[in-house]
Amino acid sequence: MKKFEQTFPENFLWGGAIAACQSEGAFDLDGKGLTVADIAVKHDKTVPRSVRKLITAERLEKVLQETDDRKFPKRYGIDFYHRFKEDIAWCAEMGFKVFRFSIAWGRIFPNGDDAKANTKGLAFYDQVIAEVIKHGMEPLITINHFDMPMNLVTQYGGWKNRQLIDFYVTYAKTLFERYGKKVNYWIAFNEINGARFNVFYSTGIVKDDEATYLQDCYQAAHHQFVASALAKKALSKVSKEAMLGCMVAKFTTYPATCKPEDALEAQKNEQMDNYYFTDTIIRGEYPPYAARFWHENGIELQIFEEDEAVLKRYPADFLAFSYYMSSISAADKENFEETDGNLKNTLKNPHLKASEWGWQIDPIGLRYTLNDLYNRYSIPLFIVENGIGAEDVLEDGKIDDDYRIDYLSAHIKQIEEAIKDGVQLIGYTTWSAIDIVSSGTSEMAKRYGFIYVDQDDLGHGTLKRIPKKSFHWYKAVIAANGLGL
Ligand code: BGP
Repeated sequence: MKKFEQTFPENFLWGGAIAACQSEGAFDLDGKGLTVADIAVKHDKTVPRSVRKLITAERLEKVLQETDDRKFPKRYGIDFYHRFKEDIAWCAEMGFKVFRFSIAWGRIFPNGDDAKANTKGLAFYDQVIAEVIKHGMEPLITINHFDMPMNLVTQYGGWKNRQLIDFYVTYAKTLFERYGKKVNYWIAFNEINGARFNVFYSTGIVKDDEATYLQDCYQAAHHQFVASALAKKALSKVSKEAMLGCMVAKFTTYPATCKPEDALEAQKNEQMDNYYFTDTIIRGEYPPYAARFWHENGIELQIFEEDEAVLKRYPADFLAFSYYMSSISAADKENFEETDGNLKNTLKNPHLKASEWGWQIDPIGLRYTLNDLYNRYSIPLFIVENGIGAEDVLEDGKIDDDYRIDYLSAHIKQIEEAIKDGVQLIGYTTWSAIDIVSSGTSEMAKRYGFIYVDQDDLGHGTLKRIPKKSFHWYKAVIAANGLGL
């Protein structure tokens, strides 16, 4: 019988997160190949999100021809490539126990299908990992965070092509052989349910044929599931301690009303947005509702017997997820207003306030999510992204981001409640440790960090790092191992 936990466990991993493609910059240095992130253009508010995020063959060609670098802010990031020592030192100063970052696939295998790894790319991560460990932090590494090499898109058609499994596994093995004994926590793919919401950046699939698009997306997800399992197999050969996690963008969805039709709609969304991915990777087989979904959408997946065997044999060790907000679902959407949300739009919940970007703030939803996931899978959980994007204003050299402190403390309070509910949680890495370029809008203006970076949307600024009010607050939270309430 599990005993009642009063609060955060002693060894709880507090920290923060970033991603290579939003922070490193140096997009063409030291042999790095072009990736899908490097061609993510600056968000144009006049273009609806559904159009913006959809990469068609025609659009891809146009984007590849554009030459104005100011349109591609992710190419510059916040120059973490040259300033990582300073940035990691700031995180250590806050008392981080864990630092989540990703490795840029294109630095290690510039084209994705190269016969040999790029030693200069490996040399960079040798230093980053050494620096994190030197400061007493656990590295938590995302193997692929929205930045697959462009060559895998143009030459192979992205993850719909089965060959991608081999390329990814070669890449993952290269990392495990070099770092597997030093790094205990790995995430195979950032938000693997991106095959549903963030298709191009997650899977490299271009919509050039309406008839096969959905089929391609789900075939791509299948290949990523198999690749995750094979990565787990490879990691277990290198280290007995190291753990490989599955990660989703968690879309917690309530029914808009107590109408049974709304409840059913919410359940369907939970299934296809989240559990389709986590059930398969953690339970090692597709859930029963998958077959009907495929049938009704004309999807016929190519699944080999060996795939089924490997999925069953090598499930993920922990479940990581990002949580920013909750959503609501209704059978009849016309009666509800829509609002922006992480990766997809949702309906407005009248009981919740929202961020400047319309993301609905729901700390209780995080407790609900933790209970839901832990009771479903009984494996350790890891919150690897949670935070609020805001337009911080620098006044007299200071940023008083009380709204961030409010957001995070409300969520931490609910995490503590979930721990009391019996949830086993490894750690919490906020998004983001430091201001970086936004994933969804490719702008600097949407800031999440504890450390302000002096740079505007056009890449102008000194890049000076300035700790915000929340920096000092989070440092105190970590020192107290919680809010001390
Ligand atoms: C997640 C991504 C991150 C991150 C975050 C915030 O989906 O994993 O890369 O950026 O969302 O999103 P945004 O930057 O669009 O506000």
